[in-house]
Amino acid sequence: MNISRRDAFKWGLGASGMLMLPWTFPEKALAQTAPPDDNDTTTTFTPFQVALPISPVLSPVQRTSTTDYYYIVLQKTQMPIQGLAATGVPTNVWSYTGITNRGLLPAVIPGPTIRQQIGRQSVVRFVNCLGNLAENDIPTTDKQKWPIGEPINAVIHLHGMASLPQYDGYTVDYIQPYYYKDYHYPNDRPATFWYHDHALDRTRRNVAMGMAGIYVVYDQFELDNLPSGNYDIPLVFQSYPDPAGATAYNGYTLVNGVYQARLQVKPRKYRFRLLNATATQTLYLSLLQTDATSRAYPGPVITVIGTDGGLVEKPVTTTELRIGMGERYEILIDFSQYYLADATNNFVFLITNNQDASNGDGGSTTPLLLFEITTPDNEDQLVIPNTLRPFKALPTSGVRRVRQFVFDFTPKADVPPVSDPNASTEQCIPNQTQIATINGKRWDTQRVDADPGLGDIEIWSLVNKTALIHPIHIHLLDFQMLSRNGQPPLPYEQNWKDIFLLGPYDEIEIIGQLGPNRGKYMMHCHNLLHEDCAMMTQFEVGQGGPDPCSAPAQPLTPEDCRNLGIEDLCPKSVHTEILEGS
Ligand SMILES: [Cu+2]
Repeated sequence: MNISRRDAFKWGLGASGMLMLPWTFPEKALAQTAPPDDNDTTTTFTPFQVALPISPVLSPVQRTSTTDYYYIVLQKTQMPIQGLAATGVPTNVWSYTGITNRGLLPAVIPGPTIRQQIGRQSVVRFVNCLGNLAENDIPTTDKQKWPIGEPINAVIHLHGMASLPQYDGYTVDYIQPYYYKDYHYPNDRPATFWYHDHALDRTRRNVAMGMAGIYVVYDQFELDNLPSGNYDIPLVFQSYPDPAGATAYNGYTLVNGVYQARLQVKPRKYRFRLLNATATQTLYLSLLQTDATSRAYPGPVITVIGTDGGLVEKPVTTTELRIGMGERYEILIDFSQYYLADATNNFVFLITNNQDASNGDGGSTTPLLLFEITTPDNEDQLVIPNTLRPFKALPTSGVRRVRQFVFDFTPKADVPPVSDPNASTEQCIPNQTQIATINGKRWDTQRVDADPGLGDIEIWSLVNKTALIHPIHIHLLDFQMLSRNGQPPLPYEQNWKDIFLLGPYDEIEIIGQLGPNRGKYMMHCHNLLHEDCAMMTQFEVGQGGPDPCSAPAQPLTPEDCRNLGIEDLCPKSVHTEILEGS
């Protein structure tokens, strides 16, 4: 392949700049275009062979003039995880499975995507059919952590949504097995949200077993001005057990449930909604262009058009995008810029540099996804506006209070006891002699650590006293970052966000206006190992807000099971009642 001098500079290289890929390039695999056989149980693994799955958009079971109603059932199932070393071998997973008026949908991981128009409310009924923890549910390394036979309690948090306290997924507001709960969501601003488990001390396990899904709220501006439909694609990064069940959850970084998948794209603009749903892994994403001769051309920039809080004002370009656990970034890739008319094949890799000291990978590079640019079809007439969504900085002159939250590992003996009897059975980091703390304290349902007034503007100082990364998630509202270690935030962080990535020993200042709801909300580290190890606190906005546990889950009746078409997932006792009642 020839590369012109002008193109070389466009990609940020000298004219002679050409790199060998830092991994073995599977030319044979790239030459294959046939889809994999669904029944293939081969144990050989060929990267970038499996087509990237895109979880289906869930249809509501009912629509009124104001509200859309959805059903999702939590179930144990087995899935042949594609792309792993033992491709096709069934793996035990816990899925969010959609139910429509046509019945139970096939299980998918990540869960089905919910797409809501701004201003329309939604009610999502989550039905817990997970039952009790079984011997073979979880990887060997985790078996000693939770009692086999315990009920698998679920909690649903719609991450980023300003839900009322009783619908926010408070960590002990359980949906017990064979109970259901209706969660009400206002959908009052357009952004990429995600729904995931939030059960006390079991969030890492429950999310890593598969319980995560994308939830999009959109407005007309986005439909009119940004790639939509088939060109608006969620990319969910997850890590879950390998088929052998012998390793921890972080063995593989999957994209939409597949390890090293391939996505065929047109040479046109695409919008990708990136979500880091891994339990403990920070991703450092960049793009690499290659051809079929194993040469690589670094340089395709990532254009960031959105953060946790939705679209940015002006698109920001970066060669590397750091995305912590729980964070969302929306990016735009114009593949027409990277389409090489004279090349046999056109490939762009999405890669991550494993430079996170906390996972000990130190400097290696892993390709996560392959974009294969296919022939042009001249259909992309979209011109991206210069201004996407106006951003207004909150005035520091209006600040009512400055608070500091220190994130640290504290010797167990120094941590005050808590009144929550069941808290923190998870093994702690770095070992069991320490607890992950906020201001020296561990999570306690009975304690409130901040009490801002409704509507108050506050500055929160987030301080990391450890050498590990802590992505700090604040429920209910978005904040804006004022500074990172006394310096301006990274360009792509300068927007509304609900997660702030605290690097080792970082100090971040953020500003937010507490609201729009009254009540108790959580703040915690989104490294789920740390969260489960008590690095969580709660603040209470205003006074007199609803109790987070004031809308408890309801038991499933035999009629519910029948109406939902999930009799096979309901327990025997419910079956008996059905038989006796009919
Ligand atoms: Cu942490």
